[in-house]
Amino acid sequence: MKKAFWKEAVVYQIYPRSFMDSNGDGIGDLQGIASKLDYLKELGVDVIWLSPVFKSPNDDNGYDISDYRDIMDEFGTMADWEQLLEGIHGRGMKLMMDLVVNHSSDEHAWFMESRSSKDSPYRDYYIWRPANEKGEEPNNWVSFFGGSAWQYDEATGEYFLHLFSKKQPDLNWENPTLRKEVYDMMTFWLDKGIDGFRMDVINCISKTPGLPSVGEDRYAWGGEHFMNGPRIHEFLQEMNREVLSKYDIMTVGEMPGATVDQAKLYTGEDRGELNMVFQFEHMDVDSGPGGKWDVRPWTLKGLRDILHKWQVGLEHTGWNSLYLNNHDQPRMVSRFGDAERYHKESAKMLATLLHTLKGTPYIYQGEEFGMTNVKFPSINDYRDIETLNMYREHHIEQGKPEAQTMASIYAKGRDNARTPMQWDASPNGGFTTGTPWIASNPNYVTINAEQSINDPDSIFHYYKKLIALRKQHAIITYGRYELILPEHDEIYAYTRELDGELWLVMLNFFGGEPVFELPEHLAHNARELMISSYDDVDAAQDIRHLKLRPYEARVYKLT
Ligand code: ISL
Ligand code: CA
Repeated sequence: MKKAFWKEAVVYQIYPRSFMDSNGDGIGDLQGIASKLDYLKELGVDVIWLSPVFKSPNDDNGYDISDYRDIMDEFGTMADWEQLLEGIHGRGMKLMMDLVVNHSSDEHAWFMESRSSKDSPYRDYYIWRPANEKGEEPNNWVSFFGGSAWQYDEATGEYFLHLFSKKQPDLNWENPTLRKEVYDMMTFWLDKGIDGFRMDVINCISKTPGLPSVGEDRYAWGGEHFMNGPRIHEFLQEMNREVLSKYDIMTVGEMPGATVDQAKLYTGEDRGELNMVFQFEHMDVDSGPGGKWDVRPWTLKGLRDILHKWQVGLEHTGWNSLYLNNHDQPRMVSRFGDAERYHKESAKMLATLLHTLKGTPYIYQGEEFGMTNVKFPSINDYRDIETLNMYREHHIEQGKPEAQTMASIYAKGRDNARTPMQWDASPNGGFTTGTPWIASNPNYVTINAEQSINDPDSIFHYYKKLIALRKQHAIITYGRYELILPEHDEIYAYTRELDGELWLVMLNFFGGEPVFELPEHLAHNARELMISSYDDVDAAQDIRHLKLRPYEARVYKLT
């Protein structure tokens, strides 16, 4: 397997609005980020991924862009951004920007032109259709955020497609002029010196010609007609040829609905598309047939089967991204750990998983000291468009009980990840001196970066160790993954192997004390403890029948 910096790297995701406010207006900003670069360097991360910082009316917090070549006023200026880039590069880190080109904002100049007249040269930059023969929407697709994916526009009497909010019209990738505009814009940022792109829902840019309805229902999920569509590989290969291949950068495509086989095509090294994808299968282990808000308990078997399938599936072709949370997902320690009883233990165990599987680990801001989900008392405390739409649909329109609706939001809502970064125990966790745009999680008093830095046995210091270990041992990046104890209900265990070196990872996923039985073929004599989540482990302990403590994680080198 070929070596690459993006395989060896650890990425840290920043959601700028919630990271650090430098001027007291309650909104995180670029100068705020710049003031925390030493913290990130101390943690040891290699690449910073910034969620969008471009001009935006913020219908979807920057994922609705009105000018791709300029900075959002609330976040600062282009000069601030340039200074930030310099600060990142000066510390030997890299910067990956968010590329949101499935859609733009409806306030983008292209769309304002496009909607003005059917004859506008920009008309075809977006996807316009007349009403169907019944005078209804052109097809029955629903948007990711609920309701029809079409919006009627008075000016020209036609509908435009929006897979997300109606302020996020989909760009028409069938149009070569639009594609060239996107490539020029990417080149603009690459020439400014950025080191890569995270590409928002990039597997949705090619739609089935004719935009067919799905089934007979008035509204239906049309994913089969816009996820991994007919021209997707052609578009990505063109983008790679025209832009990406000219730079030494990293790329990750966000791809809801992508399978392992599709990921091999997107990330195969000889295919000239992307380096890796964010797959979503494991983000659905706790969803029922009703989708994301239909919350079900997850099992270790369910989670492990998916991660294992991706590990094995991309062993020879492609590359995995490793994540358990981001700005769209609940906090991992609340979802897959036990934030109440075993906060530190479970956060460290999950970190061990992310940093010892094969792939590139992504840390989401605050994960490194165990930030948790939040339970705001009222829907009025929530800000996320997806959450607010769902509350309206489920509770107000369909009459589902409020308690049940709020329970889904507490478990799955995106604002769980978007509360302000908890820097210290001062008001609002030190995020702002003003009033934050969304309330802080009240637990900042005990869960915060400063506390974690001051405690040598903390989650923060454990992340530092995991990251440092990756830098010292190529086996973590390149070693072959093999599952052991495939049926265990509580323990996820596997080996990594590189050039005759063999490592063993054991992860107790719950609060019990299961016994780890070392398989006969691994019963070597000598072993070395490489890292462990509890700080009092006797490195010489016999591990043939090892009773693990709650959420205990250990990594051994077997020789
Ligand atoms: O948030 C989700 C989980 O419910 C997804 O449906 C999410 O909307 C989807 O994964 C796409 O996410 C990306 O594009 C969206 C934006 O709202 C998300 O923040 C972004 O990560 C539209 O740009
Ligand atoms: Ca600010």
